[in-house]
Amino acid sequence: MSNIVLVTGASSGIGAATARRFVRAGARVIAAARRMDRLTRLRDELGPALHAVELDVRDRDAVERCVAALPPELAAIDVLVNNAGLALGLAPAPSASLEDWEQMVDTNVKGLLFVTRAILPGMVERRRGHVVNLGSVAGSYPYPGGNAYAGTKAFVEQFSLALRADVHGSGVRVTSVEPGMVETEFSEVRFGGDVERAAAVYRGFRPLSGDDIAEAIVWCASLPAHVNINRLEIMPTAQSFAGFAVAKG
Ligand code: NDP
Ligand code: 8X3
Repeated sequence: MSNIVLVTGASSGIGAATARRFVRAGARVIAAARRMDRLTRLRDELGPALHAVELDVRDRDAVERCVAALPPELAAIDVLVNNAGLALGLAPAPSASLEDWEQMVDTNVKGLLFVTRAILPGMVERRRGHVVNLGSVAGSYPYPGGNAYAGTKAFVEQFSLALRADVHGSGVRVTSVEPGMVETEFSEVRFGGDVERAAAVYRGFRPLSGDDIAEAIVWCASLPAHVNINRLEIMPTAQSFAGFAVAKG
């Protein structure tokens, strides 16, 4: 694969695994995240095919500057993986933190929009490209405490489909990848660094790994150019559905 790939949120979890898979498949990968120390380690692991850039996707100017400053040989991005994102807290809506809600919207929704808008026109101009957005089963199936996080992921799914409509005929592909439970730093972040609470989420069953999702992302991007996976929902075999709740009495 001779593609140029930009992965946001490449410093851990699904993003880091995706960067690894693309580099091993022969792509050159621009790995973006806030934690440069992590990206430097990834670069040491993967070598010069990985180009690390410090980026907070919430900062619109920084996103534009970052894309404008890419070395010319990396400027024509073929695959954008909009992976940067997070859940904060699991409190019910009446008591959830508004600051947490704002950070989730700023990152999962606005950050994804800023990066997409910076990259997409070039793809359309070149009549070649693929935008892969990380949604979640939380965007389709509600659960208590999912509130704003679930809302951001529903946005990602619908925005992905709408993007397809907008780039119709351009040859640009759009895919929404929607995982269930993946063991990454996701729960540690959600629970404010409470490692024990995070570990308990994945105890007693086999969750997905970041690499399981990375494999699916690379598969979507490796299909022939005339094939577009619109939405890809992936769960651990041990995770399914629990039905509706009824408040009686
Ligand atoms: P991790 O916490 O392991 O990784 C999240 C990544 O997002 C990190 O690299 C982090 O980097 C980056 N990130 C967060 N905020 C920003 C920001 N403002 N700017 C740039 N990068 C940012 O979790 P996952 O790998 O699990 O999550 C990746 C994506 O997958 C997310 O969008 C998540 O919602 C989604 N997802 C995860 C599931 C799961 O069960 N784990 C299931 C379904 C979807 P840094 O902190 O260095 O900036
Ligand atoms: C992450 C999966 O079920 O914790 O999007 O919301 S879940």
